[in-house]
Amino acid sequence: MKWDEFFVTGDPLIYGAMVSIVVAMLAIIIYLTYTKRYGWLWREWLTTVDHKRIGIMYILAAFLMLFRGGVDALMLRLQLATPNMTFLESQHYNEVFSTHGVIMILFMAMPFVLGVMNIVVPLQIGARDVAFPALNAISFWLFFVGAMLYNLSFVIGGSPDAGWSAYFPLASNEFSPTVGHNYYAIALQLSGLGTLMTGINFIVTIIKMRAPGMSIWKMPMFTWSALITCIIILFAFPTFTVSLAQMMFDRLFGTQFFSTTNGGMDMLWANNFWIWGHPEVYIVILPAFGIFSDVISTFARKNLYGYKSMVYSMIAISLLSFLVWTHHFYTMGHNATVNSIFAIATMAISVPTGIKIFNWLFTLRKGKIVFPTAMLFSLAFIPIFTIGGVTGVMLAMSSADYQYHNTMFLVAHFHYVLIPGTVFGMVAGTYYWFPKVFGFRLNEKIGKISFWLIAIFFNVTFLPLFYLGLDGMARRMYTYSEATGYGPLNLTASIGAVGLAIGFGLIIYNIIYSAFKSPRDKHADPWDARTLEWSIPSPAPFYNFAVMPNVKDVDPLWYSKINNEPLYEDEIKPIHMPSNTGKPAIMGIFFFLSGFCLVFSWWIPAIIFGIGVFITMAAKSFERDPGYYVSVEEIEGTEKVLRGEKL
Ligand code: HEM
Ligand SMILES: [Cu+2]
Repeated sequence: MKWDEFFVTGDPLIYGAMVSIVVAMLAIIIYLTYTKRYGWLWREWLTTVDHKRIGIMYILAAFLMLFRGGVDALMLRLQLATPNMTFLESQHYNEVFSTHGVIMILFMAMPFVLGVMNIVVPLQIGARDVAFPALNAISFWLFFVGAMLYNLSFVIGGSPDAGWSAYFPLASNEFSPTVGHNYYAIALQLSGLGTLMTGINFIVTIIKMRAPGMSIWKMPMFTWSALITCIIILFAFPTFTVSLAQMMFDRLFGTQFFSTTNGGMDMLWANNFWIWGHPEVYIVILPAFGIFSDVISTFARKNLYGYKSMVYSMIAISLLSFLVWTHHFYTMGHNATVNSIFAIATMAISVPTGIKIFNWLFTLRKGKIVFPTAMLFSLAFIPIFTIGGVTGVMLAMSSADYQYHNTMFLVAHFHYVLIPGTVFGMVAGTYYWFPKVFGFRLNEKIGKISFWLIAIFFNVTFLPLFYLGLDGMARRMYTYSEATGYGPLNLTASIGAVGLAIGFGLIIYNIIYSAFKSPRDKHADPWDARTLEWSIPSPAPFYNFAVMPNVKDVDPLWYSKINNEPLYEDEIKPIHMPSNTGKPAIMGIFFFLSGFCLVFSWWIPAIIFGIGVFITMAAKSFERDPGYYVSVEEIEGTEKVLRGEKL
């Protein structure tokens, strides 16, 4: 292998990226060395099995990837800003939209969702951890090394370039000869396995570990959304796992599953991809629906309107999400009957979604509404997402789709769904639950400024794309001529993207600013909220609940406040907790090294590191660690400190 096949060379942007990676790593090493924090990092974070800390790490990674995916987006928008732009050439443009799509969905939206789930679900159901804490850590590390491996493709070996959907034959060795799609197959495989295990873990957690009295119809809406999401994960991800393995075989071992020659079936990939890919978009949106439900009922000071219909709607959406995948290739040769059936199934999803929208509006009706940042993001979601939904119904009409297929109209549609859905939802969740995790609130003034920037510039960025699409501007087009007349609207969109970037940047600024400046308010319940997590001290102690609550209603804290009934009656007993373990992180490193060697077909080291994976796995299985007990005195002391009382 030649040097320049290994390191990507010859492009100033990539040299810039290399330099920034090296500088960032040096900065981290210098910081850790200077403050002597290596031991702390290992003991407190890298070996943790605490669901809250794992959640924080997921969300940190998600913000990091939002930045990476966002820089990609800015590069795309810069290239499209004016006609005949020469900032990126065609190959580079292909690589950037491919990594943008993959990173945003799999390495930004997914960890964000899993992170919030990790932090919130056990707290909402009155559990002390998830069902399998060490497995949870393994899931995180699999996700994390998958994300890092994928990002490495940028500077080592070359990025994937066949879009986030990696259609064959475009993603085959013939048309994509760099190792980019090897990275795709292996990195997505690793993080996907992590996701699948998280799905199983949370299904068991939610089914088995709810506090006494919390029947399934008394669960908070976010927990419901997490449960349904995990069930989708359980059914959707195995398809993807197998397809990615086949993709890897095609690319590394010369099998012909998806090739267009020798009996391979490129449409098999397209079908399998979307049998996973369509449910996947609900995996990232349903938890946001759950967040909006909790946030809106809290800040409207009312119980959620239509609780059961909210749940049934989510169940209907999850079932339908598996029945519509063919709407992604109406134009690839099915007959009219098939297209019509999938069109009707697709449009049917708008019914349960519409029910949810009306339920949120009815929850607001006659509410005593207050408007903190979390609520603003939740309210802005409603109209913006509705535009995304309505244009989705337009795309669902198969005959009309022959017109808009693969145009900017589609790009506008899915950003109108994903950004208010996932991103607004997760940002709302971050603002809402932040004080529970860290013991202080994010600054509301900066929050509101960033909210308005994002809400306004989101529309400046993506509204023009609907018109460009209807005018015929194709998706994934790296440049266009003056004569098309696409210039002005594209320039508008690009200006919007800069505004949007500033808005997102302010969220990060707010977190850093608030960490130093926000008053620490030990008040357990800063929002006057309704669900269990707000009844324990802020920040939540590592064992979450000193004693088990007695749940009688859907909003137990709310009813205990208005009826003046105590939630906690039992006395404190010693609590059993799982011990930290370094094996998940070590397993992750072996997975990473083995995956990296596979990308380059370095078989011997790949096998050696693969054996490393099995050895750590075996070591974990044979480990006899019964965990430990937290004593009553320690619990009492911790509770007093957290509630701001003197010992
Ligand atoms: C933050 C501002 C964002 C901007 C300015 C932006 C911009 C873009 C642009 C210009 C494209 C390529 C259009 C083309 O030539 O085909 C694109 C594609 C895409 N974006 Fe975004 N995007 C943003 C955020 C997001 C988010 C948050 C997600 C997902 C959660 C997302 C998911 C995607 C996907 C899946 C594609 C398709 C990639 C492909 O064609 O393979 N984007 N975006
Ligand atoms: Cu779909």
